[in-house]
Amino acid sequence: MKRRRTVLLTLAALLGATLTGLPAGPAAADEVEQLKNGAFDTTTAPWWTTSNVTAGLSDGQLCADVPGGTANRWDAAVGQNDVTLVKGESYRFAFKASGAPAGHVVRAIVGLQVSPYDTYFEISPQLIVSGDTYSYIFTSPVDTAQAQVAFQAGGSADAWRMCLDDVSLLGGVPPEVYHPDTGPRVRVNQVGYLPSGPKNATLVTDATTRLPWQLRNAGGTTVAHGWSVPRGVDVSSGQNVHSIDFGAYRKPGKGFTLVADGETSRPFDIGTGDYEQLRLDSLKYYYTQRSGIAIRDDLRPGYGRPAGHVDVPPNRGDSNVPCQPGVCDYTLDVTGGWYDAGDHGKYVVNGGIATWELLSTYERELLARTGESGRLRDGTLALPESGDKVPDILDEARWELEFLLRMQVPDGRPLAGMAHHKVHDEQWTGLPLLPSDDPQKRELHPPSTQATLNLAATAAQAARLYRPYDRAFAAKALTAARKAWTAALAHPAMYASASDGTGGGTYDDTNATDEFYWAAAELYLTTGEKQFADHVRTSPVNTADIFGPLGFDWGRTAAAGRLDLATVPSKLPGRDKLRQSVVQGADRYLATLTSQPYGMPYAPVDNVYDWGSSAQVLNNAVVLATAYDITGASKYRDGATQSMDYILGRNALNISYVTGYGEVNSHNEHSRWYAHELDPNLPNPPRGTLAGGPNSSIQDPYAQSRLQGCVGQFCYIDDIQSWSTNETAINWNAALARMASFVADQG
Ligand code: 9MR
Repeated sequence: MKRRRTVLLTLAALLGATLTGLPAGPAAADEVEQLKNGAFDTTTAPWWTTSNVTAGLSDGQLCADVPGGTANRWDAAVGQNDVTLVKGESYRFAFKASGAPAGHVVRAIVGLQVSPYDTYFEISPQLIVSGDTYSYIFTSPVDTAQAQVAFQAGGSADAWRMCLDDVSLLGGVPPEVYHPDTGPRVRVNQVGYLPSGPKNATLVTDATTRLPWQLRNAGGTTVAHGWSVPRGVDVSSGQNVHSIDFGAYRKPGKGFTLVADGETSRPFDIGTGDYEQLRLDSLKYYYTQRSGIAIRDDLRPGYGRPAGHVDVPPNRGDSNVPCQPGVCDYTLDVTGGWYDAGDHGKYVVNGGIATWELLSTYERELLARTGESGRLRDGTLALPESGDKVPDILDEARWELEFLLRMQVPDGRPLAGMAHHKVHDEQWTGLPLLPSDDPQKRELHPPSTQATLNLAATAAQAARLYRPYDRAFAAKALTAARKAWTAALAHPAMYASASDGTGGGTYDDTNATDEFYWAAAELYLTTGEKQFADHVRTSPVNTADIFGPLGFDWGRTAAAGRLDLATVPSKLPGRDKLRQSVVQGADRYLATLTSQPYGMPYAPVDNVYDWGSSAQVLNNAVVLATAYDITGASKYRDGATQSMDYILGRNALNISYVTGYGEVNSHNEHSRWYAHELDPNLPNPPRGTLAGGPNSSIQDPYAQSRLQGCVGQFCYIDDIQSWSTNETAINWNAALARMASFVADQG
């Protein structure tokens, strides 16, 4: 079909100089077509196809016969190379497409034509037989003369035919300004408030003086009312806000709303049931993250899938994995464990902190005054192991522990006792991609001191918690932990390389004193031995102020040791001081929470929200919760509970960051297999999945094209392409599980 080239000026540029008297901004660029022959009137050149695709002209369109039986979208494609993109420039990517038989998906991308095949824009519509027109605007995050436009049509069991026409990539179009739909200006915890707990909300308004509010029940009757408190401009969002405290109302119920300034909040409950459910759902997430085992659809309806990385092609398998070239001359069986996040990598440091946080969720139930280990008993998580008389949370954590043990360098090898830092694909793969369809070679990366100490810490903790259920496993774990400890002492500064990030994340860290402290703490708490107590007491970390604004995570693990030393019974000299230090840390987070109009215990330096900020908010809340367990003082319990409000909707975006919880919630998290947004045949992430959350550094191209200039809480987008703001990860969900469990226990 013939197409005219359009040359337009933007309205703003036409009006700019004349109406406002101000100089017009930069002259509006002509809209310029970047593709050759998108009309297919006389030829298909210069479009290419993969060798398994036959393409030709048909009624002025390009029609391609796509074979069945390929694994990935990119295994059968049509494209055009050598397209130039200009960083910061906006493009309209448009095309007509049809597919027969109906229901097939094409992944249309603009990306890099050479490795690492970065994607700058992608969309995966399901095509119809009569055809449709598709049009999108995106901003290029890069300057390149090596971009490609491609239509990836593989991954189908059956053969099908795709036709394309009027394919266009128009440069110089006005950029699309992203305005998130933030709904009503009254921001509440969209899930629920505890009947006897704090109940706070935030109102976004231009008003600078107090405003009346009403709490309404599901029938619309006002059951409480009061006045808002003006809080000025909130740094974390840039909004003028008020806070509302309706904590005096304590009657349970469903479907409440809060009304103020002419706006009605999204609905919420007052009760404890939602947290009982969230505790279980956030823990059930781990089963569908498992590697090396088929996921049973009867246990997770809609999530059944073949086992990943068990040596069934196209997988190359994890049972016989070599090292990267030059790193070692043996192979290891590193099957099992959890996939880290939305990728298929398995990383010992992130597996370690995630396992610790799950084990600590369980250990808290054994020790805390509001704990009750029966709440996590056998049969609670619908696992293949349910019914084995072992608490399900221990069965789930053991899936990862067994993998961590496999990552240890065997006796008789160089660096025996150390743990390999990670195992992942040789090259990055695209989305969507089921674990069982990953065709990449898997490689072990060099051992690191931090990975070794993660293994020592979690295996030592496991030794005390699994003992009542499986003495042999407990003993095996303790032996491995001791071996790892000795190896780490002998190799105290083997750090993972910051440049080893092809095919997987780096998880690089150049300070292991916190991991030494944590491992010594766990070994001491399990064995009571003096050598470990001595290491704890002489470590500078033992007296350091470790409860900073960012909170703890995979790279900052001192708190894991400190919290356990403060709560797990022991005879450690100076233990009271350690308990006090947790309470002092909690006082600081309480002050932060009180100063934040959105009520979260998180105020990062310069308002720079970090990668995974949702989990950082939750981990700071864990310190508050632990201070409550230590002191019994209700202000810490209330602070910990209130922190959940931010996660579940009381925030600038009016979104719950937990899939399936709250009227509007994150559900398009970046994942290769919960990739419903890209392939309608795949599921969204399961209920109870936490999104990474606002990240000021917006490292991914999609976020860069939509969120440029974002302030704090606004640096988030619920799109599968935004891996820096919207990924799911095992360490983050562990923080959610731990806090959901704490809040459920306060019912
Ligand atoms: O959560 C990690 C974050 O703290 C790091 O800054 C970032 C870069 O190394 O990596 C994040 O972790 C990702 C990992 O590297 C690969 N799997 C997905 C993880 C979550 O995004």
